[in-house]
Amino acid sequence: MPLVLPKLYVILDAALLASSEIEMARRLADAGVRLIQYRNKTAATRELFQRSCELSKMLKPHGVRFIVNDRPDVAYLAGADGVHIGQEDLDVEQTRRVIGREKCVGVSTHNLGQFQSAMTTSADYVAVGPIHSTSTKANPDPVVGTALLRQVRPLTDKAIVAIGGITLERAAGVIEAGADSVAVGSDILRAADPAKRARQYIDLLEPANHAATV
Ligand code: TZP
Ligand code: MG
Repeated sequence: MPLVLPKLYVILDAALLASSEIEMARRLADAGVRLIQYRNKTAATRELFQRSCELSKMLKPHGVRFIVNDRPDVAYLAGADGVHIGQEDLDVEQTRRVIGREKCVGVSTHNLGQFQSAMTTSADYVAVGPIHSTSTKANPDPVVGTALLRQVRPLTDKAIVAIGGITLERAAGVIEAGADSVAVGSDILRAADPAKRARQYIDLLEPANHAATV
């Protein structure tokens, strides 16, 4: 059965934060965000593990699915719900051997060939991007636009996550092109009011969900 993801997936990238990860994660959870990935490219392993543990523990009672970037070992030990890997990390099946079958594994792809390979794996979702230009990722792959989403949507039932340079203004078009979910970093974390910005995405993309909660 394909994984059903919330329409908004927040990339909690430590490099985009002025204050602590845990505070930001709490504010986002309170705003209704239900899927968060922790991305920290500079922390030492032990620090990454400790912060991941804190986030996992805090987010669980809020019903937020918590994913750790890059590191299945850290994700598993921290009790996260899954891991997100890229083309230079352990591959999907190696990742599975570490994290097990019960947890969620997502993999980033940047072109049709990579997407087709990911389809043949046990990945629960496949991310596609960068959809638009982004300065969050160092040395990003070339922008793929919504064209790649339209091309890959008919190829699989797996959940597709669009990533890179997504803004509130572009989000509906990205979903319309075939993504199940938009992964957003800077447009939310760098907003004057990140919780409000996140809520705007949810209202826009999950109006039924909003109606049920007001
Ligand atoms: N890959 C491309 S962009 C990105 C990753 C992991 C992080 C989020 O990017 P943005 O552009 O800040 O939403
Ligand atoms: Mg990675």
